[in-house]
Amino acid sequence: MINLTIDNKKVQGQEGQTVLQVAEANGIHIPTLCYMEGVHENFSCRICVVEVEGMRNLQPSCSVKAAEGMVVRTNNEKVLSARRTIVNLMLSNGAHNCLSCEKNGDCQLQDAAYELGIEAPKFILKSENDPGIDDSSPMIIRDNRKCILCKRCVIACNKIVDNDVLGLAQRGSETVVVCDTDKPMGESSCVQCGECVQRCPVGALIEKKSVGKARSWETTKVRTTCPYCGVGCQLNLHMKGEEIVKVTGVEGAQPNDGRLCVKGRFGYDFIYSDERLTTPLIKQADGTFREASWDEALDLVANKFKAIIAKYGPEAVAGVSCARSTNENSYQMQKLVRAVFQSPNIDHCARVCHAPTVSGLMKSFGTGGMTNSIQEFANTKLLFCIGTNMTEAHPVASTFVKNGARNGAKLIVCDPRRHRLADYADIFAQMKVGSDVAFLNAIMNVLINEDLYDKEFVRDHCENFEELKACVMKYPPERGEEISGVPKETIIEIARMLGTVKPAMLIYTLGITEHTCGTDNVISVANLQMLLGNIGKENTGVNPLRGQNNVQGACDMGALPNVLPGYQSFTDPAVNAKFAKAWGVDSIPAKNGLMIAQMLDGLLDKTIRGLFLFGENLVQAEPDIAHVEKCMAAAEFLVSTDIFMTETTRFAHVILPAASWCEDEGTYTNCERRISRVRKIKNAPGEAKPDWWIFKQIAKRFGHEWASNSAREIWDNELAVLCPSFAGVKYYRLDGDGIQWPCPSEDHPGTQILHKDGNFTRGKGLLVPLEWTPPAEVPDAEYPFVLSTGRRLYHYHTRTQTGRAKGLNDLLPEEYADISDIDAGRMGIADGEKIRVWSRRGSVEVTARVSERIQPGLVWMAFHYREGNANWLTNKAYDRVTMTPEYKACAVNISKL
Ligand SMILES: Nc1nc2c(c(=O)[nH]1)N[C@H]1C(S)=C(S)[C@@H](COP(=O)(O)OP(=O)(O)OC[C@H]3O[C@@H](n4cnc5c(=O)[nH]c(N)nc54)[C@H](O)[C@@H]3O)O[C@H]1N2
Ligand SMILES: Nc1nc2c(c(=O)[nH]1)N[C@H]1C(S)=C(S)[C@@H](COP(=O)(O)OP(=O)(O)OC[C@H]3O[C@@H](n4cnc5c(=O)[nH]c(N)nc54)[C@H](O)[C@@H]3O)O[C@H]1N2
Ligand code: SF4
Ligand code: SF4
Ligand code: SF4
Ligand SMILES: [Mo]
Repeated sequence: MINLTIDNKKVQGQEGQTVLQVAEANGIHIPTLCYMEGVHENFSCRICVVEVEGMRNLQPSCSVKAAEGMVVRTNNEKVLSARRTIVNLMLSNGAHNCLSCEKNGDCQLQDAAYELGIEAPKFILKSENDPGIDDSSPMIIRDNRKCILCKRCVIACNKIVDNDVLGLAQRGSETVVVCDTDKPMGESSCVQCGECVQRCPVGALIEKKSVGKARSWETTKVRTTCPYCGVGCQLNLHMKGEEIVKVTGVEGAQPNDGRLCVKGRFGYDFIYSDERLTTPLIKQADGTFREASWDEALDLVANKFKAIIAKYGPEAVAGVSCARSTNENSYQMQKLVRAVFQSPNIDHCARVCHAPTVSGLMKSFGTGGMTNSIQEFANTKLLFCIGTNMTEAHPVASTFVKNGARNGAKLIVCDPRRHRLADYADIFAQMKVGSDVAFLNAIMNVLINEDLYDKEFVRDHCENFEELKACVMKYPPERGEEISGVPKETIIEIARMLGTVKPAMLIYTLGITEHTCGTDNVISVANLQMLLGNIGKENTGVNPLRGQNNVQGACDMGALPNVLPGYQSFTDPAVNAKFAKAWGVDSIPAKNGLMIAQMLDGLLDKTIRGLFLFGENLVQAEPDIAHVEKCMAAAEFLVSTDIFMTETTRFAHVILPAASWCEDEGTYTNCERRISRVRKIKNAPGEAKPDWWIFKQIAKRFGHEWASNSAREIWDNELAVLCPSFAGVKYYRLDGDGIQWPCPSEDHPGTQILHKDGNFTRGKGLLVPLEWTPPAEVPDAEYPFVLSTGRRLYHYHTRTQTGRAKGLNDLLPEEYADISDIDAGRMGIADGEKIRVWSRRGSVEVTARVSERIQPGLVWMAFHYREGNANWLTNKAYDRVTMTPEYKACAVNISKL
């Protein structure tokens, strides 16, 4: 502690703090335009100047360190006059007209001018060359005439989100902020994350969509959780009545500390779309839909399901839950299927995604969740990222990985594509699709042979080491190279880095799970981290980034065919009785239910006669669209609740209109097991209703009276009571950063790190020997290319939401096929030309994107649009344990059109 005097007040500060920090901490206001906590480099605005006794010139308080006995004056005439001069200069150097400025009322320059009593700028230094307005970007307007060169945006882009787009350049006689090498923003490498906009203290960077709408005094802020990916970013919705006029990230909040990606910041307008479903719809004999009342539609659904169950038994019906929607809704859905229909057949899209994570990590560790947390990415010493398209699929998580790398952590990236994160890597291993087990075995081979593994951890906390060792001994680096295509020198280099740099975090996503060997792949990465002792400690762990906003939650809620809420077992008589009692029935079906692919096939062979789809667009998202459509068309009775008409609802007999994100209260659970609130800011359109209400009304028609009448009651009175891991989670505790489960009691803070100190949920960690197996379909003479599929930054899945958000379609207007420059050269295909891609299942015409980032022999596509959707081609081959489709590998051919 040091003692100093600021404005005649005796204050204390800490060694190393600046005068600005000490003043702030003691409630003494010093204006600043450039300062940003945590990333501040150097003063540029200079309005934070103060007088320090004994120093001749005024000092920038953001840079001068507080010292024992220092006497500081922050607001005497000398200081104020200097500030006036600076602010005057800033105002008169730019084109400032607060009356018509978007930032009016929320501008720190305006605040400073007001504070200093500046009514009109004194000097008029009209700039020779007007830097003008750049509105080339779909999302952001740059008005350089209002730029005060505080550099906040430059630091935000380079040091917070690490996107490296903005910089300072001399243009003419003046310094300006430029994108890349002075390109218009819309043509630059900018990814439209908007971090620079959020950090700009004035009106030089603003959200295009907010123009004319978002002046601060007309809006109120509501905190909620992003409706897109599993990072679970915290948002402030700036509301004007029922309209969201702007979105900003919640600074200081977990997990995103104010950062957002383009979808979270700009992808909100789908909720206002004219195409929202507003009334129940019933299919008529001619195949068209007619509007119906809730009573009519719900009676029809209940009567149909009753009839099917009466005639064919409860197992002839099935339900698919929704990972886009809240925990409370998924809980109600599985309760409807299990308690009311008495069917075991409940599943959801974790099946096609991270089901191998849940089963693999359950086997290795005893808990299927991400072991550590996103905040640790920036602090660890080594990041091992395998099979993850993080900059596009979990963009905000990737910013913390990039921060880590910039802070000196080693970064190893393993992927068939040299994607953007690979540009930040110390080692990039461009592996072949489907080679992970062999590649990881080869790394472990080196670790064991060179004695680089954590012997103590393995001895004390793991079992089965000898069996693992015997297996990986069959995978020397040479064999690893042969199968994975990664040079053996690189495999050895990776192993040595892993063996010597601690702590290390392993991060993976679908490049690992969506394979016939998906569960093996997951167990394999768990083997590696156990061997390295990287479990149960800070900045370590096996970290699967879960996909959907609430897919972690939908699993936690028991919307899976093999577990009840909280991963409790229906075969345990006490557990079964507990749930049966709570749900007012004699018992819960005590057998595993069908998985999505089995349900679809069941529609064809008539073992499934009634299917209840809650918010899933299976037709576009499941492998082999032609097959899925055949199954759907064969359905005897199909119900779909959605917020829009989709390619899937076409096949439904009854469509029920649901309330969407922002139209009901509830919770989502992000990939790090954090339960956060989502809040209602508007009413659902027309007759649309919350999904929990819909399920409750159907249950009622079966004679079940469910007590809970809101998401909060469902959580507090049912989930917290029935599930030990959520026992301490109550709504009143969720207002801030939420709680990470397990949280066994109301005085428990939640759990950032699982398996603390090597105490695995299952006791000891299980090392499992695994042999490599190739994908189900490999290239041959007829289909010589590997097709792997995934996502693009600007769209989310089947685009029901991002396709209706202004600007996002401009950023990605169609589907592409990425091919290597070498293949393209050989086949005479130019970037942007149309090609045909076909497999044994189907054929599409798409635009080719030629790239040196793709390895020869690989075609990489997404599934956002109906036309050119990769799922016309993908193979319905499944992970041997979880039936997760092998979306990441099948064989195709291509030709120039
Ligand atoms: N913009 C956007 N973001 C999203 C989504 C979206 O639709 N759009 N969806 C969300 C959902 S539900 C999910 S599950 C996540 C998915 O997140 P990711 O899994 O990160 O996304 P994918 O694009 O499927 O990328 C998989 C990565 O694995 C690589 N890969 C392919 N085959 C192999 C292999 O055999 N081995 C290895 N090691 N790597 C391989 C691919 O090249 C790619 O980089 O994204 C979430 N975020
Ligand atoms: N080729 C290929 N295919 C893939 C993948 C891949 O990597 N490659 N990945 C797979 C993965 S990981 C996933 S998760 C799936 C995703 O597949 P889906 O989950 O089927 O895709 P979404 O487009 O997210 O569909 C969600 C549906 O829910 C609706 N919805 C949104 N909010 C609500 C709500 O509050 N209530 C209701 N009732 N409905 C709502 C949306 O309008 C939409 O129709 O795709 C899979 N398909
Ligand atoms: S940037 Fe600030 S000072 Fe300039 S016109 Fe806008 S509100 Fe006024
Ligand atoms: S929007 Fe994001 S990527 Fe683009 S310039 Fe701003 S901070 Fe950089
Ligand atoms: S990273 Fe994911 S959660 Fe965060 S803003 Fe983007 S889509 Fe939303
Ligand atoms: Mo997913």
